[in-house]
Amino acid sequence: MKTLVIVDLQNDFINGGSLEVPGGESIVDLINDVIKNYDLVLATKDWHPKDHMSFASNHKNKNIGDIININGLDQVLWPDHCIKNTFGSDFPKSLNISNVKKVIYKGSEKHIDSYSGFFDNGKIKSTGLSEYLRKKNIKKIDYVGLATDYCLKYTAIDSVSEGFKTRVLVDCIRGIDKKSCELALNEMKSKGVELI
Ligand code: VGL
Ligand code: ZN
Repeated sequence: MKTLVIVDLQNDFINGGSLEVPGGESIVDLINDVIKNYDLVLATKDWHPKDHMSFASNHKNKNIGDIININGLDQVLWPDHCIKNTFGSDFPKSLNISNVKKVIYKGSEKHIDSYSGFFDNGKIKSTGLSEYLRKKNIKKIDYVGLATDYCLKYTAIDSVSEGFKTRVLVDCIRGIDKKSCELALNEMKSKGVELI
């Protein structure tokens, strides 16, 4: 079964969103097109409570972009984004979601972030994605979405370490920072992600 996972393609990450990824909206039509080639389409959603600790606004005297330590993990502080059940956390209206079979929600616990669609950043809890894919006996997964240098990267790398043959469709991803995108692509490749 040809399987596609769309990572964090949500209003807050595209034009006018609070954590806008440059060119994020430009992949929506491309993804609408590639969806047609897949038998199973899943999506992840960044899904934060208002008081999530990854938001700079929830810390005194901290700014967006600061890095703090929370329970032994480095945490970048972001603008408020993808608050669950708001416009910002919704799929873009132009995304064809009629074939999205399941949505995996992540980052919904206040005290820990989750860049990967598989696990939180401390690898404490599974989101259920691995279990879902294994139950369906899926061995190969393709990935598209946002952001190349954060959630897309961590999701693809965890996908390899969970034992799935993993490919990223590079025309259908966009990232936050040019330099860190280059590093992310190299890291993915060196960890066994196939870039196509
Ligand atoms: C993401 C930063 C914070 C992403 C999510 O989807 O790449 N980046 N939360
Ligand atoms: Zn987030």
